[in-house]
Amino acid sequence: MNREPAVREGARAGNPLRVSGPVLFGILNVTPDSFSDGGDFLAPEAAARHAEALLDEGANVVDVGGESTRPGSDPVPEDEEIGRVVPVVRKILEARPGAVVSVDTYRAGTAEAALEAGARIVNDVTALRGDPRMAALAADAGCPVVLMHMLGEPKTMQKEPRYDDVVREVRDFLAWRAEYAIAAGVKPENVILDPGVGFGKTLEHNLALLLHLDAIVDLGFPVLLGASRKRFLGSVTGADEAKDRVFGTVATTVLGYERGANLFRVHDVRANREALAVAEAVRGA
Ligand code: HH2
Repeated sequence: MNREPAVREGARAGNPLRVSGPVLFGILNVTPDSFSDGGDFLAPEAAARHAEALLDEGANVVDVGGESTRPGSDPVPEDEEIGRVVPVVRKILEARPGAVVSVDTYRAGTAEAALEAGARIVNDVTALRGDPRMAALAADAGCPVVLMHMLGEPKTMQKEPRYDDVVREVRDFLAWRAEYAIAAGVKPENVILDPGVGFGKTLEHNLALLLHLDAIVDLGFPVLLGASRKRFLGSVTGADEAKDRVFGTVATTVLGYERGANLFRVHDVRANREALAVAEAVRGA
């Protein structure tokens, strides 16, 4: 399956996400320690080959990250993150000039370098709180920005996360960050919200957010779901290995789509693309 025409259509229209139907971000972690694919794509050539495979399977976007944010992970210095991400962005665009690349970072320096290399979306897991320069950079770049909810920080976020009402608190946080981004000059049509599955959340919190995802969709911005291969799926299905959590991931994609999410950040593009094709066909029947 080749989705290139939809991507080119989006590129011509200016907004890289203006494609019809649900949008898949294929995950490309250029890290030694990511929870499910750490070390697999450290060499730029291997990373670019994987990006091409993600695009051929139906990804609309390749989301490139140079620092793991898995629970317990440590930050890497900015120059190291840039050194991992930028050569990969360049290699992907050499191989596929029409591809839409997103950079998964909360550092303005990394985002800036990746945008200069041709990335067109910023995916910030701190929702513009991690670096005081990020909001202005995103506003100036005029690019879509993903604002994600996280309680605490990766090193400690899974140590007894607590909420009075997780859905209300995540929704209020995202509304606040959207307002902040827009006040800093990000165009409202460039704001994408993400409940941050697994970021400072227990199994019950993750399930409640999926059940009530429509409360976040109701804020009026596109919603991205990033549940792919995450640990809570293993808690439900018993799949201990991250790579064995594809079927659980697909369930979250279809449930999320039904509740109004339109963007999905996934490792296993073909499985999620086919599930979404069926969900779309049913919706259109
Ligand atoms: N999850 C991860 C990383 N970035 N970005 C968004 N917007 N939403 C997410 O849910 C999200 C994200 C963590 O997953 P992964 O990249 O697979 O692993 P790691 O952080 O270990 O590299």
